[in-house]
Amino acid sequence: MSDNATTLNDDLELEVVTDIDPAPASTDDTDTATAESRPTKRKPTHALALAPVGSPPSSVDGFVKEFLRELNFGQGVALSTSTVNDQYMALAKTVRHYLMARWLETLRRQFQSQAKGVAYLSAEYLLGRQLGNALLATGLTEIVEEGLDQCGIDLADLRAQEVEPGLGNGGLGRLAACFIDSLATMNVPCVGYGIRYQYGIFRQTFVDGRQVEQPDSWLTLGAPWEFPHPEAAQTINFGGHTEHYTDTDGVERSRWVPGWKVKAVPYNYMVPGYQNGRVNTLRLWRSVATDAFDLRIFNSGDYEEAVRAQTYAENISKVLYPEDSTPQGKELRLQQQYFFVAASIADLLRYLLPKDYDLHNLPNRVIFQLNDTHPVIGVPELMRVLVDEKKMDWDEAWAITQQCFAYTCHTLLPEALEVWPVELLGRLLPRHLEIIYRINEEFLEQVAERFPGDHLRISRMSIIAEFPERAVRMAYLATVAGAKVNGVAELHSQLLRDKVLPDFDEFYPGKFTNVTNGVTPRRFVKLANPALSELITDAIGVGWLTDLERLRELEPYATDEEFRERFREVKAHNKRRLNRVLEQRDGTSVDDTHMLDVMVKRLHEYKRQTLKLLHIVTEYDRIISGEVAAADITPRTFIFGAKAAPGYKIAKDIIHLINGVGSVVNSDPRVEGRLKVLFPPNYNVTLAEKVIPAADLSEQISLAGKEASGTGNMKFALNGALTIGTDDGANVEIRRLVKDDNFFLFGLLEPEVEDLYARGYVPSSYYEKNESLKRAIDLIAEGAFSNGDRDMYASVVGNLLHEDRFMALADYESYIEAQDKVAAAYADTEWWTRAAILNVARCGFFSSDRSMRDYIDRIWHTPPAY
Ligand code: 26W
Repeated sequence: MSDNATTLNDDLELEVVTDIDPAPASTDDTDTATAESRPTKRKPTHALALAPVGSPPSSVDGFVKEFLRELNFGQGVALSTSTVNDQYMALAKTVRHYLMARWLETLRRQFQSQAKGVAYLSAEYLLGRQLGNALLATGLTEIVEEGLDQCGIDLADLRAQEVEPGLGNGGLGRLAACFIDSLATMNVPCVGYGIRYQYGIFRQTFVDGRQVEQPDSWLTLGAPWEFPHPEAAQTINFGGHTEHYTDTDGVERSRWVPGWKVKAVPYNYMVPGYQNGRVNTLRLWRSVATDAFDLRIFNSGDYEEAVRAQTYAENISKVLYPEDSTPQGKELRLQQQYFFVAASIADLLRYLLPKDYDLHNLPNRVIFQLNDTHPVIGVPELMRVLVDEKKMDWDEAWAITQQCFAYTCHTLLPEALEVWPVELLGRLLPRHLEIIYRINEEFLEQVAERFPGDHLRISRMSIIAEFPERAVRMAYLATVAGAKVNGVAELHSQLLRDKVLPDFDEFYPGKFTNVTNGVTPRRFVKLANPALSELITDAIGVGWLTDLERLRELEPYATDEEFRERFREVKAHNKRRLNRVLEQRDGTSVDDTHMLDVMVKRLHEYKRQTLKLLHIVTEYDRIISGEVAAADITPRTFIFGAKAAPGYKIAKDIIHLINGVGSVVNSDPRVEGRLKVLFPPNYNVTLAEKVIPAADLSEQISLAGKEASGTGNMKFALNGALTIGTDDGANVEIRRLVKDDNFFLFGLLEPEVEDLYARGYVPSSYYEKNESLKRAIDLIAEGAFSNGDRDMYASVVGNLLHEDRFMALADYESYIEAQDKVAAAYADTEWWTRAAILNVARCGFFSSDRSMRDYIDRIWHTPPAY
């Protein structure tokens, strides 16, 4: 216990804190500082501009004092009676206090400098747990560990208490979280805007092997990382009609007379840079009923109706849509999109700009980055604000708008491209529909001017689709409005230009560009894999965490026997750590002598979890048919992690099948424990941080041309797993960097896929031709994994044999060959370790810091600033 603590009675520690420790000098990497090497008392080396309230403590005692104060005064409990949740809350609040001065300072300087910044508009942020990241950013981990230890508390227990904010579906949401981390670390002004869903992505459970969704109540135990600002609420309008009038200057104008409104209340979250004293902001909006709305109904005496109105308003930010890639075209979804985008634009104009700001300069002050088409309704919204509210001339407003937006596309699947029926848009946002019509009209006039008489082209390029119903093509609107349009990996950007938007590429030379995705090494290497991080720092020193290309310096160590031994020990350590996690959460186990073969990502047909299953069933069949002795098989544990959209029937059937195969393979004595299939439910960022560092083999097996980029692929490679993958998304770039020898390539190439589709793809012909494929499918069909029930998995079998949209059967043979090579390669331990080290050394390119640099140079033009 801190010796300054005044003990009032046996267990209540109470004290009044009058002095707070000054900030340590920590602008450089301190990622190697261990508890032993870190001085417990530091002299202040520089003073903060602000009052030192909340500066990081330079001593364990200082921390303990603040922590106990939060526990006593904030939670209202004594240490001895406190629950783990009390302790977690107190710790989170203590840590956030240390970031507060920096946050205020960042905001002050940002406003003062008026430097150009990024407004990242994203309907999803898949943040992962906050505590570990905040500790890392402040450099407080060791101090906190020691201080808590003095209080008899294990930091790991408090970290485990945090429920991660799962405010996203998958890659796109996690990418947004990585990007804002990088921008803060690189000192680039950025506000992330999004929705504070009350329920994030559902919690997945399995009942008899089938997915059952539970609500994700991430807020119930308290939300220590958020700062609500009801005073900064915005009113958001919907419905009603438009009016057209001539103003006193004789100018024809329009106004929107809305039918109903809701209030958008901002909740701020800190986005700390890595030990650089900067804290950017993530601002998420929550919908609540407006007072006016309530009152009107209230006064009419209809209490129940007033309460219903409240519910209606709160519904908008109630729940994240769990569909990944198939938009449902639901009215509430459009409401969500407009709700957060309109609130964000209004917020920006109201709070980030000085009072009399000349909006003609807006492009010098902000760039709105559209994370896929979800926020594209912001385009007509900015036009409405500029033209209807600020009385700007249309052409001027359009010129500004076209410089203020840029659009990132994250898909190639035609069904994932959002389209809003004109009927729905017109009913919900009548003025916006008019604006979209005018944008389209003027755009098509330009097209007609350049391509006179080319009516086909004009109808192809129209922002308004006519069939099967009149609808707004949001990707087209984004492309016309955006200063730049980018794909998320080289191949994807190429296909985007050539296949999805070729007319637009021709029409707007220079508008299309590529920015290959990246991942933050702070979370996905340092936090997730401390053992590897220490090994790296031992070899190449500090600094790599903010300059990931420096991992190249590891290359010579690939041939260093001692280093390889230590590298293997790190992997085994991470497997044992994963084992503990899985034992605790699911009662399952992994053996650190097994190869860990991992496929974690959303369940989607194009990602081909079925192909992975066919491989497992083939291995199983080789044993039970006596083709090989179990003892001769490379021991492997297969790990799946995947959520299926609740309405995606075949995806849910595939989950059921994975669990069916798992329970049979795991319990068949003939397998002698050499194969094991694990499917821990509820794969999320928290589990990813434990699974990825333990993996030996990364499965990136989408059909070529379907996965825009992938980001899991990058996380695995950076953590020393080898990839088995198709020539798709960012796999292409990973393979180029790590070199062919260190990557297991298989499958059709994208042009071959196109060709096969064109020739007519007949999946059953592969089944007929390939004996082991036939046996694998027959095993499933005959009920080997369903107690003889031939109906249970008939949908999956039928789909593979008669449809197989994503050509799993066509790639089967090549996949099995590659897997056999993997098995042989893994047997050569020294070779495998060397290749794994080279994967780490050569993948520094995939830091999201590099992605951010690319966006800054090619799209945003927002240099580091205050
Ligand atoms: C329901 C509408 C909808 C449509 C698309 C919801 C979500 C989406 C996203 C685009 C799905 C998504 O997460 N895409 C992934 O984005 C990652 C980040 O760029 C890429 O790495 C993945 O390849 C891509 O599938």
